[in-house]
Amino acid sequence: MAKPLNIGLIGVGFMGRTHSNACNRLNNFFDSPYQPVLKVVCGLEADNPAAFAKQWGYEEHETDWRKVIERDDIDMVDICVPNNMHAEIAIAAAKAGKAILCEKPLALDSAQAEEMVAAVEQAGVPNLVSYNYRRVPAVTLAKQLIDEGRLGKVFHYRSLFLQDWTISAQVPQGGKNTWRLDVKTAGSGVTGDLLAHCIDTALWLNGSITDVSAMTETFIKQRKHAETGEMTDVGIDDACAFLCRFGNGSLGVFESTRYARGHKALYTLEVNGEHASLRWDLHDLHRLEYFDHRDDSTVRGWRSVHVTDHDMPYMKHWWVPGLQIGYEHTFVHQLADFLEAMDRGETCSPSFREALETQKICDAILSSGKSGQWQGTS
Ligand code: SOE
Repeated sequence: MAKPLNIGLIGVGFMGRTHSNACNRLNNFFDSPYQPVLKVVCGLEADNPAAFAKQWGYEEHETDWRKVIERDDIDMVDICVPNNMHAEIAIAAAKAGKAILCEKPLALDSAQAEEMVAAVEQAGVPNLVSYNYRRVPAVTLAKQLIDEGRLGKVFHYRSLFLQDWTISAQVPQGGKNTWRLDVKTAGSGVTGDLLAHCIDTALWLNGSITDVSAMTETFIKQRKHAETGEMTDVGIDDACAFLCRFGNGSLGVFESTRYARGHKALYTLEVNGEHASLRWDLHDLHRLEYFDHRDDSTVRGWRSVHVTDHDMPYMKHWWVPGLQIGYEHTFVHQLADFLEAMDRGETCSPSFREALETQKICDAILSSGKSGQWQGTS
């Protein structure tokens, strides 16, 4: 019998929806030790948390996040607000002894992330950062193949995350829908928003990153601020490309932009090893491309593995072999893993401490982008 786990969700935007959907779906498909109970959702009055509560099934709604954290009946705080609010909420939630699920990136910068790590570790509360793409079954399968040693020594890691939604100079910065363009709210541009995903996956698949050399650009220097209506300097990186060295000796090439016309969310990765290579593309997320040089030469070639069989990661929980799942399911997987680890008293990955590593690499990238110099990540 699953134990009830009372959830307090803070944030009623896109991520609040993905996390609420995961809570609602979890025990339809997974035999979780916990049953999430949607107790209370918190959002600004202007964002209508009452309507959100009704739509997703929360018992109550609230406009002050502190009141959610003060409640004795809340077991887990789910942070889905803009980046500049993560630290204050997470630190308060840790002090109140709540389990915490926090959206990515963990913080505005690594100094703030350090404080968050100290808070959760001191309080000893379960914590997880929502780098959901690790839990696409094809990406988890890539991790299995690499860990089995199928690729052999890794030489190259390559990753892109391309979008095109900020090309127009009319797109404002700040406010409800465009806070990702306001450096005070977001911390950075594509580095923290998109490359952080690529970095999290890369660290997981290929180990530590020791040095980076980056190139960043802000193509549109001033934008109207959605809250003040004034033209204001843009402080975020619109595009960033970086080279890196991994601790295992392999070389990395990463690129991200919101100015790649035609690309909405093209997240790709490729790993080249001594024996085999693999590649994955978010737009075809249920497939893992795999090439193994040890195959007989008459049939050697890139295979497109349709990751839907029941012996593939997470897939036995869903439909029958051959039938695909998608983006929303990664949040169900993340919640299932988090609650299972919580039940066993284990840390779930990526914890706040692991996400701090990603944050340090983002800081090193931004600093290298400014100085034009190679930069160590520790
Ligand atoms: C930005 O457009 C964004 O929504 C990111 O914030 C998410 O993390 C990414 O998964 C999709 O793109």
